[in-house]
Amino acid sequence: MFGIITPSGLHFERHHQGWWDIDPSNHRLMINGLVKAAKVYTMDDLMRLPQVSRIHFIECGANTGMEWAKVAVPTVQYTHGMLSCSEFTGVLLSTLLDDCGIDLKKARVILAEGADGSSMTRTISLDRALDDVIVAWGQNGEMLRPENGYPLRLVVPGVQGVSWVKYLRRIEVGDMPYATKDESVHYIDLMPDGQHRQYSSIQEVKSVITSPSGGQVMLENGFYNVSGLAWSGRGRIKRVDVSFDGGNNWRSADLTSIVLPKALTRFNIGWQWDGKPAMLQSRAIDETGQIQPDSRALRAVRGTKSIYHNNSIQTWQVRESGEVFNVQL
Ligand SMILES: Nc1nc2c(c(=O)[nH]1)N[C@H]1C(S)=C(S)[C@@H](COP(=O)(O)O)O[C@H]1N2
Ligand SMILES: [Mo]
Repeated sequence: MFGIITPSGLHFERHHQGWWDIDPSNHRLMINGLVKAAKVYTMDDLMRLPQVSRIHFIECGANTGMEWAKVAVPTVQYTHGMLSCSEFTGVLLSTLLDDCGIDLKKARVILAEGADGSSMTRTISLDRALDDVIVAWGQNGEMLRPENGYPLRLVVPGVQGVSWVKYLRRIEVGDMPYATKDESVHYIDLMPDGQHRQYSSIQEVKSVITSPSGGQVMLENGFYNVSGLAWSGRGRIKRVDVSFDGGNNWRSADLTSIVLPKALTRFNIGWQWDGKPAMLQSRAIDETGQIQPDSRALRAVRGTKSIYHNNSIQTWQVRESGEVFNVQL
């Protein structure tokens, strides 16, 4: 992948119950619960409303999850592949909630529900729902593909993929978190003291060098354009530092793409490889001042038993042979 937009045909897929084949003319979105007037929208109803197109990343909360305890997989496809970035088109959820009239005295959350067999339901705070959440039908200039939720999906910028409910058919406005199976048994973080952390939804600041990366081979010494991606669920990327010696010395990379909030940002930096062993790392910093932690610092807080929300610094080891390996320092 070059730049920051993932071509739709290369978008990652995650299904809890396969992809669903939905006839858009029969599809409906219901909004009910703590609203003045519950409503049912057809696709035609929705596509007449004021619309927005925005570029955002989507990352599964389990991306990089296999790296918690030790190195488990060889390439960036496996370590960071559950990540994509698209231009999404749809209607802001706030427009629909205004249309139904929220009971602002009681309403605190919404519950989003998909039409597939997975009973995928996720609680989202009302503040977030009224901020930048989109009910989307478009992706990269075309209709969503069936694998990505055709004809309708929720886009929840900065939040883990599981909340981006696909095949979206219902939104219920409620007064407290629903604690559904996908937020009380699954998608929780097991902490070192044995307690579970719930509703940790933001995808924190993170980056990875995509070239060169695990499984690739550097052919000879000399100049290389080292390239990677950085992103933060809290806003824009401010800076990306790159180290070639396992974190002893750092140089700032060039942010060579447009820098948008809650979107992938492309970074590049020139490197003269002298043919000796090297340890490549990238460290992103976002506009809120959050710094991507190294794996030791993350484990000190989170332990090693988690699956989700691993945003630690990735290390690629370059050997004299030019082969690149996934290692942990
Ligand atoms: N209805 C429905 N929505 C869903 C899912 C699902 O299985 N069913 N999977 C979720 C998970 S865990 C992720 S990471 C994203 C993946 O979106 P994608 O397949 O478009 O990449 O969709 C989320 N929304
Ligand atoms: Mo996911």
